[in-house]
Amino acid sequence: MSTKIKSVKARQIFDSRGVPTIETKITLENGVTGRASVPSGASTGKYEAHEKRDGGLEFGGKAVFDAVGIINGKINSILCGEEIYNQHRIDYLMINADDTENKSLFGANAILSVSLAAARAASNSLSIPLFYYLGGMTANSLPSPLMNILNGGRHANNNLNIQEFMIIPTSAESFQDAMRIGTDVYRALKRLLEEANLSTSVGDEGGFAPNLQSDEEALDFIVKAIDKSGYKPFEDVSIALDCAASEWFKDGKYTFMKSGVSYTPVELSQYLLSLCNKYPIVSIEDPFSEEDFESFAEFTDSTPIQVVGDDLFVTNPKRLSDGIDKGAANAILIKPNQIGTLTETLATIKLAHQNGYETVISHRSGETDDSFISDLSVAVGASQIKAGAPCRGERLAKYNRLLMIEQILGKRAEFYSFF
Ligand code: 2PG
Ligand code: MG
Repeated sequence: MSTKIKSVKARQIFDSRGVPTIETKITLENGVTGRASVPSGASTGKYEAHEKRDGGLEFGGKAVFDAVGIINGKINSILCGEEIYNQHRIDYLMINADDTENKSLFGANAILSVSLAAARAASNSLSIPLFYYLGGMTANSLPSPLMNILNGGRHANNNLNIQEFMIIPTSAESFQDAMRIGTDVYRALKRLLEEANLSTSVGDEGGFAPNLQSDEEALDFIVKAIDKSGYKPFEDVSIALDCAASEWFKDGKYTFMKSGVSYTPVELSQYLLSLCNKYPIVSIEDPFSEEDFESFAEFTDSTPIQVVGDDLFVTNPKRLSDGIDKGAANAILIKPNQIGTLTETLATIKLAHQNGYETVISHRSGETDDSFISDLSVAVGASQIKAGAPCRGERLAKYNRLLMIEQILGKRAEFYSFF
């Protein structure tokens, strides 16, 4: 039976913040279907592809009925009859029909939901796992998880300036082992916060969101939680931060959003380096703003740690190329919805790997239960994935899918240890 596209249908669903988003289902002429839904960010980069929202009063202006209408109308008619195994052609038919620099006509949320649903339909049609369809026989490495166990910045209503305090189970030998270590530390942190009479309610990505004296106190709590659970800081469990510093940047200065303290780029760099000396920090994402390639490059040059560009690169090959030329970082965060198609996401990952950049495949703060990024991380051989704390269904969907992939791979499974 034919594996051509018979229909593309979308509907409005809701993400983990109760905000509308899109789910798309593609049906093939052979009756096989593929579904995907798309996430949404809070600390979005200025150079991300356009997320189409209806505006107006209903749903806080965030409805996606126009984007759903575009999928059910224009995109459906463009793609009907197309061969499902030609992902590149499917994606470029949409890119060319949209014909804008940032996908503002159709919306990157509309285009991406179709792009991902197409890959799912293709893998379902072959009756093979998605990671295998995307990555083939060589796809057998599980990424190290970066688990965001304390939430601050724009992701929590507390007084922490840094958006994400993540742990990396650095001594783990498999993904399952990494989950064991990560959840041990997460539970130990909860107990420590309870003992200190601090809130254990969670932020958008499942990490705790207590009010603390300072960002340093947050780091102290994490180190204590690592100790308490019987692990050695650094050796067994290290720390990664996402500063999301675009949120701090105004008029050439970095002003912490909660404490109000202001730094010049040089002072901010010194402050972050002092944190790296004091704590087992091995990775910092977006230490500077999306415009500040220069400070990024100086910082990368002055430290042996991993420096990750998120808002800086927005999964865009042109911005990544620029960053590679300037020596701006040594790793890139990969969020498919920042660029809007699977084909372009894969191109950016390839460019990163060819230039010795690590790739960290990432969720968004507003998520659904779709675990596409888990399969993607294995397919491309990404060394890391960041999918929040081991808490909240939409975060665990990603980690649990990786556990399943590890099981499917069996003896062939390998694990990317961070060190
Ligand atoms: C980030 C992400 C995901 P958001 O900054 O890396 O953690 O947050 O989706 O809000 O942009
Ligand atoms: Mg980020």
